[in-house]
Amino acid sequence: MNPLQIGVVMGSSSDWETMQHAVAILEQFGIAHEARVVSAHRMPDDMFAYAEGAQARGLKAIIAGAGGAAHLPGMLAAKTLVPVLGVPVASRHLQGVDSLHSIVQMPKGVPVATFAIGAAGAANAALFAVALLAVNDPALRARLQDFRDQQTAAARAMALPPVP
Ligand code: RP5
Repeated sequence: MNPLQIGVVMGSSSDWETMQHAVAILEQFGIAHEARVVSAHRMPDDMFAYAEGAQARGLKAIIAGAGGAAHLPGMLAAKTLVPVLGVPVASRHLQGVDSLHSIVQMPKGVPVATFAIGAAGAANAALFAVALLAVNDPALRARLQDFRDQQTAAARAMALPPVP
């Protein structure tokens, strides 16, 4: 098994429906990863331990998803130099706009790369992680190019229905 490269964490098991889309991409590209619940407000000591141990455990990036007052990505970023990719999870009452604003509005000095709300953001965070790893991995870069080429071919093959 390849050494661990990407960590996927989320504030609750209720985030899995969204965050599984990140894991699916990592599995598709054969990236060694882990996925676990690390809640910022329910298990803050675990969150700090995860961030503090990330570099030594070989993580090249952490994909962190959370909803509502989504402080998990920012707090992880505060405790590690490993790049943190934030995924806003759609919340029950504000549809994830609260999550997006919580994650994207980091004050200057501690960045979190922030993606779209929901499944697209989770998948894109994983694709971004693949692109980061591909900088030093020509074989992975070739697989990423192939993924893009397949999307291009699918888009070119799109047909529109006739006007009713
Ligand atoms: C956040 O609170 C989690 O990231 C989740 O999106 C949200 C709701 O959590 P649950 O009440 O569903 O466990 O910490």
